[in-house]
Amino acid sequence: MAKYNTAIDKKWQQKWEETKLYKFDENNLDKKLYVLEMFSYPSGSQLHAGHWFNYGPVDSWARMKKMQGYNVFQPMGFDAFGLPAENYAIKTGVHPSDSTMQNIKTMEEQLKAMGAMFNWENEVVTCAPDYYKWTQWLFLKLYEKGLAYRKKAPVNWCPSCNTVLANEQVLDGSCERCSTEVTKKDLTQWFLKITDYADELLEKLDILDWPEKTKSMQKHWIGKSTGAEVTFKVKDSDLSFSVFTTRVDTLYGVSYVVLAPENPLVDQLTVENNKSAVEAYKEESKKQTEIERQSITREKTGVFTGSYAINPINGREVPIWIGDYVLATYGTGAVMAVPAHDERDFAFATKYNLPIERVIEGGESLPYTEYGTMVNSEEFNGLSSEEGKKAVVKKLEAMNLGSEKVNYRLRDWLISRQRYWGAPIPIIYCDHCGTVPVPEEQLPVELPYNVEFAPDGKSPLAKCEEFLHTTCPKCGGPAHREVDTLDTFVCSSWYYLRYADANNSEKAFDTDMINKMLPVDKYVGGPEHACMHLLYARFITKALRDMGYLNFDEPFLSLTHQGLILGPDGQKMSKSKGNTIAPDEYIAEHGSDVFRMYLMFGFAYTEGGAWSDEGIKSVARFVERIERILDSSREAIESGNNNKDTMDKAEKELNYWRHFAIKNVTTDAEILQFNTAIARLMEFNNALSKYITEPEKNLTFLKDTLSDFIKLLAPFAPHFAEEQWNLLHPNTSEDNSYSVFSTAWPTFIPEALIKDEIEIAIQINGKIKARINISSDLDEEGIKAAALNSEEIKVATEGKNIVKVIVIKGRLVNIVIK
Ligand code: ANZ
Ligand code: ZN
Repeated sequence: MAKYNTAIDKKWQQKWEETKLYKFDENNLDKKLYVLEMFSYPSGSQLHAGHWFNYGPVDSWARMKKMQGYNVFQPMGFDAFGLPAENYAIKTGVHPSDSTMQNIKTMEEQLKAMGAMFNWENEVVTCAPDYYKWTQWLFLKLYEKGLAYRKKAPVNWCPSCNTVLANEQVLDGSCERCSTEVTKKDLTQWFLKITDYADELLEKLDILDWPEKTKSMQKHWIGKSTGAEVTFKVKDSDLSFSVFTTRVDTLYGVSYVVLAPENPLVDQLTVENNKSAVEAYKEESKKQTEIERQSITREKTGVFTGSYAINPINGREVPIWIGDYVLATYGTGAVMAVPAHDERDFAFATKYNLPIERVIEGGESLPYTEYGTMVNSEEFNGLSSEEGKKAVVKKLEAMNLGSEKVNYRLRDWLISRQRYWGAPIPIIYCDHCGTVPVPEEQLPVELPYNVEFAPDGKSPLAKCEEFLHTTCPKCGGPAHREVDTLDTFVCSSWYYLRYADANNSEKAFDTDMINKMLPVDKYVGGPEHACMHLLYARFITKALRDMGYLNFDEPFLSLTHQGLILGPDGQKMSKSKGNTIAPDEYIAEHGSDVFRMYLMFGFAYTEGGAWSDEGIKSVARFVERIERILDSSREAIESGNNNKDTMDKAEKELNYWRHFAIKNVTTDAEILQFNTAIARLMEFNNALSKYITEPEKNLTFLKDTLSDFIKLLAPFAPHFAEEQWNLLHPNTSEDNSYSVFSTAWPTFIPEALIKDEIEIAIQINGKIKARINISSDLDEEGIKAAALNSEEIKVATEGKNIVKVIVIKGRLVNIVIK
C-alpha cells in the first residue's frame, strides 16, 4: 500500500484541476460562500510559514463548507505594487516589474502545491494594467464625487523611503516600513476624504463579527469626541478664534488660552516685543514629532504672544500663549486652558505662574479631572458637569459664540507617493484648464517601464519625458501628467470586489454580480492592517455604495486574525536571525497535508506560537498511524470475514466516538478552532483502532464509520483523505462523484451519544490540561479510560510514568505522573 507522500499530493492536485472540482458555480448564488484570505505581497519569492498559516487552515474551513453544501468562492491574487519590489530593484538592478512577475510565478506554483481550492480563474494582480486601469477609474470616481482632492499640508515624510506616508503608516512617530523617524514637510498632495465617513465607519463596527481588539483599534483611530467649539474674541482687535473643548462646563475656570505654534493667527497676535521669542519657539517646535508633543510626561513649554482674549461667558481677559502641547491638526488648533481640571494645563500654569481656579467640586486635590458639580460659575453653580455642559452651550449659542461640536482624530487619507512602483494618478495639469481628470476611455495611464527610479525625494515619473508631457484632454494644448503614484493601499482597498468579476474588461465590476457575491462571508488575515487596509476597504465600499455601484454597507462581515508562527527559538522569524522555516523542505519530506495538519493541530489558530520539529514529526506519525488503521479496516471489510450484523457493546462504543467526533469537529472547525477539532479526530481514530481488534465485526457499520472518518479528516488532510476515500469507494465515473469533497459532510445523531454527557476537567499533577465530555453514567473505570484516551492527555503523558489516577466523580480526574 502506498504510503502517503508528495506523489499523492500531485496526483490529486492534477485530478482536481482536470475535473474542475472546485469551480465556482455562478448559477447557484443562493448558496455562495465568499471565503477570502488577504492576498500576498510577492516580495520574497517564497511562500513562508506565515502565508501557510493564513491559507492552509482557512482552506480546510472552506473545504468543510463545500462538503456542507456551500458554493465556495475562494480567490487568490497578489498585492503587487509597492516599496519592497522597488527597494529590491535599487539594490540589485532588477526592474520591479521583472522581479515581481518572477516572484508571482514562483508563489503561484507554491500555492498550487498547497492544494488549496483557489479559484485561479479569478486571479487578481494589482500591478497588471487590466487591474490598475480600474484602480485609476476608482480614483476618478472619487474625484468626481469630491472625495479625492489635492491640497498643501504638513505631511509625514520618511527621509529613508523618500516619500510621504499616510498617518496610518506612521507608528509611534516612525515609518511603518523602515522604522526611520518621520518628519513633517509642507507639500501639495492628494487625499481621499475618508473623514466624510467617520461616523458610519464608527457606527457600523457594531454589526461586524470582528475581533473586539480590532474594532476597538478602529474606534480609537477614528476617535470621535463630542464637545463644543467656543469663540474667543481678541481684545482690541477684530480677530477671533475658536477652541475645541470636551469640558465646556469648566469655562469659568479658563485662565489663559493656548494656540498651536503653527496656528496661522499666531503672527498677527504676537506683539512687537514678543516677536523674537515667539519665532524662536516656533522654530524649536518644528523639531518635535507629534508623538513627543503629545507625551504626558514631557515638560510643557510655551511663550506669551502679548495679546489677550475675552472669555465669552464672563468677559474676563485671558492671556494668549502658544505651546507645542497643542496640536495644529486637531480640533481648531487652539485650546482654552483650565489648570484646575486638566493635567497638562495644570503643569503649564504651575510652570508659568498662571492662575489656577477651581470651578468643579468633587475631589480634594487639584487638578481634579473628573466630572462633578459646578462652582464659581455664577448662574450655573450647583449644576452637574453633564447638565452644565448643555446649559453653557445653550447660553453660548444664544450669544452666537459657541455650539456643540463633534471632532474626530481621523484625518483624510494621504494617497500620493513620490515613488515609481505604483499606479499613476490619472490627472493632467493644463495651463489653461487647470486640473483635468484623464477621460475614462484613455485609461489605463500606463506606468512606463524605462524610468530612473532611484529615490531622491522627487517622483521618478517626473524624469520620464514621454510620460510627463501630454496633451490636455479638454483643450488639446500642451499639458503634463501628475507624476505621483497611488499608495498601494488604494490598490488593495477594492481587490475583493474585482475578484468577484475579475475578467470583466468593460467595467471594474458588474453591479448585479457584485451585489450577489458580496459581502465577503469570511475574511482571514493578519491583525497589522487594523487601521489601514481594513479601514480603507470599509471606506471605499461605502463610497462606491453612495455612488450606486454596489448595495451593501460593509465589505467583510466576519473577520479572523490568525496568530503568528514564530521561529523554533520563540522569536519572530527573520532571515537575519536565521530562524525561518522553509515550508517546501518539510513538504518534500512529509507531504503538504502533514505540514497543514501540524499548523492546525500544533497551534491555536488565533494565537500561533513557536515552530517545533518534534511537533511536525508527531503529526507525521499520527498520519502514518491513521493510514495503518484505515488500511487494516479496509482489508477487514474487503475480506468479508467474521462479519456480524448486530450492534453490540463494541459497536455502540465506536459509534459513540464517531458521533462525538462529528459533533465536535463540526462545531470546533466552524469557529476555526482546528487544534481541538483534530484532537477529536485522534480520539475517533483511537476508538477505531480498538474496534478493529474485535474478533467479530459489523462490517457494514464499519464501512459507514470509516467513510465518516475519512470525510471528517478530508478538510484537514485533503490529498491523503481523497486517496483513502478512493481506495474505499473506487469510482470510475466521468463526473466529480469520485471525490470525497463531492460527498455530504456527516451529521451527528444525538442518540449515538446515548448517555447524557457531562464535562469533566482532567488534571496532570494538579494542573488542568484538558476538558472532555463524558457520559454521566460512566463508572470510575470508564471515566479513567476516557480521560486517558483524551488526545491532550496522551500527548502530555507520553513517555511518562503514570503513578496514580484519581477520579472525583462528576468533576475531575487527576493524573499523577513522574
Ligand atoms: C478645556 C478643558 C478643560 C479640556 C478640562 C479638558 C479638560 P479629546 O477627548 O481628545 O477630544 N484639546 C483640544 N484641541 C486640542 C489640540 N489641538 N491639541 C491638544 N489638545 C487639545 O480632547 C479634547 C480636549 O483636549 C479639549 O478639552 C482640550 O482641552 C484639548 F478640564 O478644553 B479641553
Ligand atoms: Zn487644457
